Amino acid sequence: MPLQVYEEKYFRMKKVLITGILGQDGANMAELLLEQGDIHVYGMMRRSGSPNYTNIKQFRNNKNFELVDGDLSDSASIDSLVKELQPDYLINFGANSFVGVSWDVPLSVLDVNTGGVVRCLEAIRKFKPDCRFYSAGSSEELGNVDYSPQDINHPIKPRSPYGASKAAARHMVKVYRESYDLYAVHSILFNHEGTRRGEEFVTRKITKKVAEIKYALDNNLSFEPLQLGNIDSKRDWSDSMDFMRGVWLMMNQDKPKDYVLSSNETHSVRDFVQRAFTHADVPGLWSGEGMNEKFRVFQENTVLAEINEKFYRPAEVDLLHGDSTPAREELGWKPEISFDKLVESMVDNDLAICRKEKS
Ligand code: NAP
Ligand code: F7E
Repeated sequence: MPLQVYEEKYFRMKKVLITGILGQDGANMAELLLEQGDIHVYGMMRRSGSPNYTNIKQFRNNKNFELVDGDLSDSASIDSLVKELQPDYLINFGANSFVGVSWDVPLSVLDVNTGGVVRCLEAIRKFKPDCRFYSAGSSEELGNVDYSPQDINHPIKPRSPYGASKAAARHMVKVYRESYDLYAVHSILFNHEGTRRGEEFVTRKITKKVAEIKYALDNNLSFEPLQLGNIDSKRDWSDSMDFMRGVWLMMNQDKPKDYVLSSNETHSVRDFVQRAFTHADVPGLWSGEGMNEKFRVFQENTVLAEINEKFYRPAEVDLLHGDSTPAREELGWKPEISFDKLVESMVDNDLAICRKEKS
């Protein structure tokens, strides 16, 4: 038998369709799977005038990677991708994912984040019922929490249109799993970050500005301070790559089951700011109260960060602190990157980008 025919007969590469490929998690998941060598990744992006390919530049030309067009708000596009590609896995990372903006476009958030999940489930049900489906749930579904740390049984009490859209998606995944016997998982992901993080999220906003300020101070240039909303807000921050390993484990069990992924630690935005500036060798201190609180260079008057009302949300989730014990015990998953390492890698990455841009 010719080798090619033999390979096709006995060794078929797994096909994974990932939505949200240009975002943080989509790109990280693709990179992780492509490293395995036996997986063909289809990365779904929506057509736009000026797509940003930065997050996929490391593997865009990999022979096992292909970009495909599709939109989660358009069932025809999802149907035809599932029908034509016949994926073994559909990992849905596409979403309107910025909580802060979800009050401005609530119906679009619901359409993409909940409707998009139903469109994927429907396409799988109709055209590839053995395709395994992953839905990226969120700790934002938990909202004003009843207890800490929060586990998978915590009541669903969203505080934003985004949180509500993910909670609804969670119910739909359960309904489809039970009604049609699909391998469908909706896990609760606590915040996860990294060098591919969008610049509107608070961690990347901080590390990018820290890098700019560090460059300005080193070169005697003027700068505007970092402006933030609620710095008392606490989040359970992890590294996205750690979570992608956990997601892949969840997708490869005997039976589908929803898990929490989290670091099991919580830190305030205020703390993140302090650590990021300290790592860039610009140590500072918070002082003052309420809207007048400022982060100043240690023993100097120079303001590095201040509060701006405009970054407050109509309703805040004050505290998130996950409990991922079942994922650790049953999947054998555990995060490898600590909070300190996460902050350091994001600051180092933005310092390098800033130096390159200015040179
Ligand atoms: P992200 O960086 O914002 O990526 C989301 C991607 O979805 C973007 O590339 C975006 O495309 C795409 N998208 C938006 N609307 C779409 C549509 N109508 N059709 C197809 N694609 C669309 O988000 P992420 O941080 O990677 O998060 C991945 C998933 O995990 C999301 O579902 C998010 O809600 C969920 N999640 C994230 C976290 C976290 O901390 N990162 C925590 C819990 C859950 P464009 O590039 O064209 O805008
Ligand atoms: O805000 C506070 C803000 O926008 C974190 C998404 O990936 O994780 C993410 O949602 C906290 C909030 O993320 C600013 O009020 C203060 O309390 O980085 P964020 P998020 O809202 O937690 C969840 C789990 C997801 O599912 C989402 O997709 O920081 N904060 N000042 C600020 N936040 C922003 N963005 N900008 C500020 O200036």
